[in-house]
Amino acid sequence: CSGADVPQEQKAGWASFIKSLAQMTGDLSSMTAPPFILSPTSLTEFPAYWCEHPNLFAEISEGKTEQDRMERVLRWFIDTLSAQYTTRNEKMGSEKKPLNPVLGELFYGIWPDLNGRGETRLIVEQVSHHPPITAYYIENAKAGVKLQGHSGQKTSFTGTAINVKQSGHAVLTVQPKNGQKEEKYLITLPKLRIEGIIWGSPYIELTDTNAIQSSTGLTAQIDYKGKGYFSGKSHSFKASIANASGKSVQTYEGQWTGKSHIGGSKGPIFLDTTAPKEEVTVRDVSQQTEWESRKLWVNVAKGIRTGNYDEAGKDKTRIENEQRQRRKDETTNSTTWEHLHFTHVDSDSDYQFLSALLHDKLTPAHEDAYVFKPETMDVVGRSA
Ligand code: HCR
Repeated sequence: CSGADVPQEQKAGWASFIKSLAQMTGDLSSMTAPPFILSPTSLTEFPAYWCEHPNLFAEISEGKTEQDRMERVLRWFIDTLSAQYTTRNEKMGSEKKPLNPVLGELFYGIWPDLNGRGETRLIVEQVSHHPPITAYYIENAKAGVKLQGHSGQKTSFTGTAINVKQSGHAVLTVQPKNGQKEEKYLITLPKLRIEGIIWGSPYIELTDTNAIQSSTGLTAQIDYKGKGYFSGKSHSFKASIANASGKSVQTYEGQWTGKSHIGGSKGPIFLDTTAPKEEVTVRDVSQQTEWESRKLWVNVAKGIRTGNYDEAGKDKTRIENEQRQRRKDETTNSTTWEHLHFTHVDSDSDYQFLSALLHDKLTPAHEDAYVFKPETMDVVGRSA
């Protein structure tokens, strides 16, 4: 292993981490990794990446026709990708290993109402620890747009790269401003490949394809390719919107980290993702409950940021021990952990209905869901 970007004193740790990747059985989140690759941010914060351009989210409902709204959904979706998959490289120099959320961990945020677009609210809850599953709900009530979804990951190692298959899906609900009937959009999640492992500077490339299926019958399919396929550029995509009979009505291509065009590569600009992002606004840690992510991990995050890995390690062990004790107590008392903001359903009716409209039928035909409890919108946290 070359490990050119690994600090000298952590080279042995990195080599043994890579060795243990080969024995991994699908869940990388709980594996111990050397300090240089740790991020001080919990995975419960990641759903905020769906909305770092809140205008694009709000403007979906302003579309005049079904196709116009589908195009706006596609634009917002492609725009989220650079935040979801390249933020750590931009801020920390390479992809990092996020903190592995505990069951019941919460993350709340808002994007304020600017220029009358309406306030956007975010509610995230870790609904499973083994395997890790994060449920989220994002709503701009004024704009009539809401997103509900959950996400998990299955990882495997090829010897040089980590392949990540995302489980879960998201459903976007839109109430068009022109009074047309409510629309739903099923969003499946792309696969990722984490490259650069051997050098110790991981980064993400998206692979294969994902789809957005509308209740109007329109489908968007997005195909991802890395360097040397569509355009010689990394982070490339081609997308197409097709009508209910499968006939393509519009195509798009470009980079999901930069500019993309309508029609061919010389067509009008579809999206420029380089516009400044609006980070989610989160209450100060001093006002958060013990279950809110930034308060829960405050000492671990501080230790990672300042290079005090002893402090980080000690507090991480304390949090993990508390969790183990909770699970033991539940077994002793024959109780189960109750989610605060979401209700688990075995078969998501939106998924079942919308996935049946897709031309490339989805497997499985059924998926579970974590349905947001609207009455908990204003409930902040839970007591320890
Ligand atoms: C794979 C990943 C955890 C999951 C992260 C997900 C898939 C979570 C849902 C978000 O919507 C999108 C998203 C973006 C992240 O890029 C992805 C993470 C990248 C790395 C991390 C691994 C568990 C850690 C790998 C450790 C490497 C860096 C050595």
